[in-house]
Amino acid sequence: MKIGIVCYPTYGGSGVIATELGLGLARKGHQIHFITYRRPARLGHFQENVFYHEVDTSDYPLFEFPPYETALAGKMVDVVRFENLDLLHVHYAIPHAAVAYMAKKILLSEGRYVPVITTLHGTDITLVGNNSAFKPVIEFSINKSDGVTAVSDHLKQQTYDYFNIKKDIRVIPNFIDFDRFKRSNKEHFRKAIALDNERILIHVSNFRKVKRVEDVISVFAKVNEQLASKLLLIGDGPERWNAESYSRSLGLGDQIRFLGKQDAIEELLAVSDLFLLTSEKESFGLAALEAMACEVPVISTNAGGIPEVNIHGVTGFVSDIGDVNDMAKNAITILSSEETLTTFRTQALAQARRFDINNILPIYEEYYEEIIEASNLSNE
Ligand code: GMT
Repeated sequence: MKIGIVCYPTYGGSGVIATELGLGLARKGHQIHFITYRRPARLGHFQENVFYHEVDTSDYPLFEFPPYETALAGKMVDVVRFENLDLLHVHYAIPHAAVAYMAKKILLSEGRYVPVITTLHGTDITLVGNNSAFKPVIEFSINKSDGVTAVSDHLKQQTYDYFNIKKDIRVIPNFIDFDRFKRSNKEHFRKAIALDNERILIHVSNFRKVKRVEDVISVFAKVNEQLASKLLLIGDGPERWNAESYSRSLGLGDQIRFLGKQDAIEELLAVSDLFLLTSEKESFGLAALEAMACEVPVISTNAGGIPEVNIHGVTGFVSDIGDVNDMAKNAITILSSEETLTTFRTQALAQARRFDINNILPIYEEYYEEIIEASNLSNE
């Protein structure tokens, strides 16, 4: 198949999933055309069957905001026409599904129908929670998509609860590439970070408010009172400064290391003993899955789709949002004995295997075929 993929090319989970999906499909022989305003973070090297079309978002003095949506619609039309795409797969309803609808209508005026699949990653729903002005556009563009997927059962249900959706939403979860995410021997790293008797806890996020990074620090502070330990904080974002100030105010400056954005997250996960995810919203929790693939159990909240990934009492524990005492207690349970930690490590890996990219790619391929076939039939 010839597939156009539209996503935000940032470090966020949706960009990672969209890029890895495209790269995986290209390895299977499909022709993949990424249409984005910047080269996606994980699209570093030349790969057969992969093409990149940059959307020009340059400013024009008359406009206060660059007309991204118009430029994107034009680029989609151009790529579908000249690369003869079978399908457009857009990640996020806002604005990508709305823009795809415009592109579809332009192409239809030339007698060409291109089906559109929209994948919901969660933030569309959060956006509506914050600003109801988005609602009609999101609702319309989801209903006008030929196919719709959501990354968890929880997100699917939430979408039905918030919007008047007439489409069937297919759940296709996030996935993991075990060639990259595995527990490899990085003992030299571990020695550079912690003493032999210390446990290593880790958190990875974009430091948005919804991640509640201060809760990560509160949990760690309680664990650290009872167990010698270090905390690694990976990523960067709007809440980083508050998080740093808070850790200093607790006198934990030496125990907590802020490492900023890192490309090789798997190397840090490979030396870690426990992953902390304290989010108040999380449609899936790709970061937790990446940890589990590296045999790192997870202490998390029960927000959104997290409990579909982190199984309470098996791969780690889930607690109510903000309940740092419970999270600390659960963390200590896992970390206090080598035997318990090993059991949770093994179980975390077993659960992560369910989301192996090799299991999830065929689900996308089948769904693509189903949607293309249905659109061919309805256009006969
Ligand atoms: O979590 C973020 O802030 C990034 C966000 C994004 O849009 O890239 O991640 C969302 O999509 C990921 C991939 O499907 C999910 O694993 C994350 O749980 C989801 N984040 C939220 O729902 C907050």
